[in-house]
Amino acid sequence: MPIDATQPYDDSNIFAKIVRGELPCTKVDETEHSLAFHDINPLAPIHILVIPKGPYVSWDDFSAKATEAEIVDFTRLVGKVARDNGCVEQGYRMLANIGKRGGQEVPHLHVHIFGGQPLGPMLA
Ligand code: IU
Repeated sequence: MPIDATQPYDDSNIFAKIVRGELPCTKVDETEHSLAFHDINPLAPIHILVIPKGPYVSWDDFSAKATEAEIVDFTRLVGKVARDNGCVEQGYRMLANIGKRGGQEVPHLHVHIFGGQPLGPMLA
């Protein structure tokens, strides 16, 4: 069920628990401000989620409230994960579902990285 991304951050969400180490994930990479892990239900041979560790629901939230250090860290980690996982040479897709009509289900900002196969015009 898509969430309302204008709601205040709820720190009981599943990705907040992963950041706090209360739930496991299959970690791909980690920096001071960001975490990358394999999606539990992969939709492509490579399907990695990159999240800021801070309490941001949406891109709107993150771009307005995050520190420059957090934004730089997150942006660089997205690129590094794509490079390190062989996505760059063959092409890949970055996707962030935001809010109700964007299909966002977990109320903590995350960027999907899809790769490892031809992706076509859209990945459903
Ligand atoms: P969405 O952009 O909010 O729709 O994507 C949420 C993603 O989080 C989705 O691809 C799930 O498979 C994924 N996920 C996960 O990796 N681990 C979890 O424990 C849960 C969801 I819940």
